[in-house]
Amino acid sequence: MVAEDRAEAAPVAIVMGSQSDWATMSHASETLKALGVAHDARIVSAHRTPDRLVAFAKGARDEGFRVVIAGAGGAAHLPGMVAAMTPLPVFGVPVQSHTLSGLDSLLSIVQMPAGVPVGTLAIGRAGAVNAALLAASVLALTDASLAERLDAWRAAQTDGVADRPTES
Ligand code: RP5
Repeated sequence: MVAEDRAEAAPVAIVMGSQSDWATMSHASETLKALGVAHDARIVSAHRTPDRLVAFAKGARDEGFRVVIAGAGGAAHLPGMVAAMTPLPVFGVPVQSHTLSGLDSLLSIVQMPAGVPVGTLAIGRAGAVNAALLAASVLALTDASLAERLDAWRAAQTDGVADRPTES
């Protein structure tokens, strides 16, 4: 792939194990949209579509991605398996499961063996939003315009916090 193609490719991949994960992972997408970061969201299941997983993970760098956000629930092997097959930074989002409230997802993602890192976020929406912010921070290291947008996003967040609580 030529350099020009890489420059035009979306830098962030959001992958998730199931359509049912989108309710959580859409928060990562919305956060990236707010920051003007192009991204591509795909369903890639470690268990139901293992060949798709291998193809995605092995080809992610050559597709032009620079960061991967991977969300899954339950036996959440997707982030770790992606990390095993790509040199790109991988941020894992534990999706809140029905049976164990996402503790299963969290422990599946966070306990990686030394040598294969997954940056593991909080369970659910907070994790999805923060994975997007971390992805943006990584990209902002070499993108001054994005760094300014990220600063503005954080300043707006700070400005949005009232001094005192109000009755709801
Ligand atoms: C995991 O199984 C997915 O990441 C999802 O969180 C969970 C349940 O998937 P569905 O049965 O809702 O498709 O692989």
